[in-house]
Amino acid sequence: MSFTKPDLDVIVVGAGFAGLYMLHRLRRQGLTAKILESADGVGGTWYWNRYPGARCDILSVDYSYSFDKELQTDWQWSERYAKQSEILEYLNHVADRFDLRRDIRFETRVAQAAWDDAASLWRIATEDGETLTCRHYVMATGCLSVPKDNEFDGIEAFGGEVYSTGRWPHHAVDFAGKRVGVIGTGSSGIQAIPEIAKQAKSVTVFQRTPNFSIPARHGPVADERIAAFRKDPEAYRQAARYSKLGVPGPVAMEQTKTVSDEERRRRYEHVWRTGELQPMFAQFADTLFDKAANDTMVAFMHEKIREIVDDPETAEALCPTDHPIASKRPCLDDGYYATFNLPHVSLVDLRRDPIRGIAATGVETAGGLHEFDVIVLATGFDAMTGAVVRVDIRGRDGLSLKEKWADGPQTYMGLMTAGFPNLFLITGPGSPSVLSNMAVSIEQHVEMIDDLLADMKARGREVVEPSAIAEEVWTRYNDDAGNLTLHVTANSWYMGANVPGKPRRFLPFIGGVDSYRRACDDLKAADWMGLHFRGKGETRPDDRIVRPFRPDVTAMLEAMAEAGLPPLHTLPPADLRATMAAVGEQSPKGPEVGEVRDGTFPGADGAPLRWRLYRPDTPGPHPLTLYFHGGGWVIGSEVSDDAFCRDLCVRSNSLIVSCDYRHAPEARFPAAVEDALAALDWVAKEAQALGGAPGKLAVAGWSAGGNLAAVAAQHARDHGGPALSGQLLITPVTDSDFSRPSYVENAAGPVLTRELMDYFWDHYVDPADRQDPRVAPIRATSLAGLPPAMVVVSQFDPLRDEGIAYAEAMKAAGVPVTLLVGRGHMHTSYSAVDVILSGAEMRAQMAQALDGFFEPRRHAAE
Ligand code: N01
Repeated sequence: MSFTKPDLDVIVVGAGFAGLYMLHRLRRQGLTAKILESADGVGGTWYWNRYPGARCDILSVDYSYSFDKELQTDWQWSERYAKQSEILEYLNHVADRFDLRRDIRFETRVAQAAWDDAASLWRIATEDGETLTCRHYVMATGCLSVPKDNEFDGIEAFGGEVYSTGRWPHHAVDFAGKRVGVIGTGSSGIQAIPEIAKQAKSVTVFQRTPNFSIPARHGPVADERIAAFRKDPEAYRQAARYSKLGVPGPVAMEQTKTVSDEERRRRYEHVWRTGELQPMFAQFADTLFDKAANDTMVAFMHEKIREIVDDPETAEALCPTDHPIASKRPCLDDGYYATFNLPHVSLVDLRRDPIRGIAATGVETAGGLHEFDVIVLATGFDAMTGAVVRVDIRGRDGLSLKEKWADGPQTYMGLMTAGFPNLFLITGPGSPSVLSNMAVSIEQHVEMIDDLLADMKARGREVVEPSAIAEEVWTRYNDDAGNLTLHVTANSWYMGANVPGKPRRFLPFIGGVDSYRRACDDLKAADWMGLHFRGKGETRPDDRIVRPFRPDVTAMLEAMAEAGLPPLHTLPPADLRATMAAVGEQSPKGPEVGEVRDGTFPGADGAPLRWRLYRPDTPGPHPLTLYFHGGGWVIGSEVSDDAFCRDLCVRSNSLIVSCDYRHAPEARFPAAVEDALAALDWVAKEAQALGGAPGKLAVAGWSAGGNLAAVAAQHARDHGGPALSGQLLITPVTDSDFSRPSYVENAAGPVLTRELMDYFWDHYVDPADRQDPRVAPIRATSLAGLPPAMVVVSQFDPLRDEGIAYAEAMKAAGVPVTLLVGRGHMHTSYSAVDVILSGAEMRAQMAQALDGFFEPRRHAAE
């Protein structure tokens, strides 16, 4: 291995927003760099997409560079949403202002890029036969830059003009007096159609999938936004950098179902009137996650479309019904729907009347020939990966990037990919990119690459590459984030579904610009976690993982960090209870159940204790589960796991009776156990009166409640009943041994820490009593004869291994046990209903386990 001096330190491909800023930064730190650009001018997307109506759909004030104070105050946008020509003018201005052109080679297309491991450099071959070498190679090729290949037979035989929105000619296209067919109704089609209709003799729109669009309300720059920007540009930009979409604005906390119909309507009207996409996502927290919530916005949009479009049949055809709103990119328009009221504009619904091919005189559909002088293809792009794999990129040992990505792209943070040292992707798949304000995301990636290269230079590091494991975990994290949303249900270009044969994988990172940026900040602060380095005299392997948790677990942890709660183990019990009750108040309430009833039962000391019953909205009697809440024997009550109990009730179609017990330190061991046994005794006697089906009684509990449920099951076995159908133990405490690996690995949490467990144990029980099986049920003389069990544990929980140990010990004793290990989950994941959405799949399995306890024969048959 050597470090041969290359022609250039860095070659950048593409002179759009990303490439221009990258070049500027690299030159500023003294690296030699050049941009290779296939066009004859700068601008990238804004160079190619010159079709009528082309504009940005992020407010101009937000869709611009922030790196230079003077640039951002000198440049004045003329409209809320800048036209393509003005954005191109801006990018030309930037190129001139920072004297970038002298390092850009225009009309130069890269054909191949090959990593030479022996020399530690890239060999870049251009289509005109030249080869250049560089240490680092940056693809700044854009996410939407390669138009899809033509999919229509016979197009070459068409006698008229054919234009593609993504490769619009530089001369003005004259539509006057012409019959025009437009294929495609994505953002490009929706922007172009009203403009073309202003000139053409007739316009026929071929629509395969209707899209959601709101009026852009073009006009002068939005006053309040520009005022906020002018007042404090840096604060404004910083808010954008740590926002969800890269645009400053509020974050939705409420769920759609929690407000009245009128209020919901008022908010949707507000979205419609603002003419911005960002507020669409800022009304309710569940719009992108919950189909029923999303449907309310869909219904509103349908109403609007029906109100605008005169012909009912056309209006219906324009109403999207096959995908949730925002699961495909929503559009901004300038009179799109009203265009269909013009006498010379018509719609062909390709779902009913598909295209057969293109003939010499027009477009042939099943219904006949539509004759045209001009055909406009607005059929979209091979998004996110198209431009990258179009270049034959070969990494170490000749590995082809196209082959590596055959089943979908794998990247580390959308920035690098293993096996391809010193290759960088700006806004690559796995980063927020197209789900954000691109200007913000581009700047962040450029700055990250620039910082990394500066750091490498300073430390004599020549080669960098992500570790395979870091990449694998990030790719899964990206998949996990996508899978939480409704996006994965749509056939969109986000999923690669628009290109025949392209593998389906949710391409961009949907966890938010803020969350992504924090991950990058953490990675950098930890000396470039997950990156292997090689340099003169140094090799640094690094397999650390930047985001090991599920994305929604990460989001919850970030929200908690923002709330600034003190370490829980430092709070006296009264304060801890008050804090957790306040957190509970803020949490989503869980699903509706048929009935909620409260009452009391006699505790072990004779004093009444409270219970809450959850009844499904189905005819009874129902099987009944006695539930014990979590809280380390110190906090919580019969209602503290309310949302979780509701969820379990609905999913399992069974009665859940949550019974309270006395808490430490006021009532130390064995008070909680004795109350749990009193609850079991009472529930068994009252089961039928409560609506329980005879002979169908189970116990369940979470955490300390899981401990009590396990103890109750042992007690029932040893003391003549009641007969239990099963036990559901959720992240239970089963032992007082703190030496298992999970206690060590997860000593610092998340949330449940070793210190907090010590706090709970010390309040609950004397060290001398901790071997008692009523404290540590795993220490019972025998576990044989216990009812069937499901034990649920979390990967990142100090209690993980004792849960697994209890499951295995029961199994060894002949008890039927199902063990569920929640990947990427923490101790509090499953009770966080409607917050940690990925916990739902675990809760579904818990409910199924309950059903299996009560209906073993049916489950055996399945
Ligand atoms: O492409 P698209 P686009 N037969 O893929 C249809 C950004 N952008 O260029 O949905 C018939 O969205 C296809 O139908 P279907 C923005 O992020 C931004 O419009 O696949 N029809 C669809 O209707 C946007 O999302 C702005 O069933 C076919 C259309 O063609 C992204 O670029 C402006 C077909 C393609 O829509 C892409 O937008 C423009 C076929 N064989 C673009 N193949 C701004 O405002 C495809 N279609 C900043």
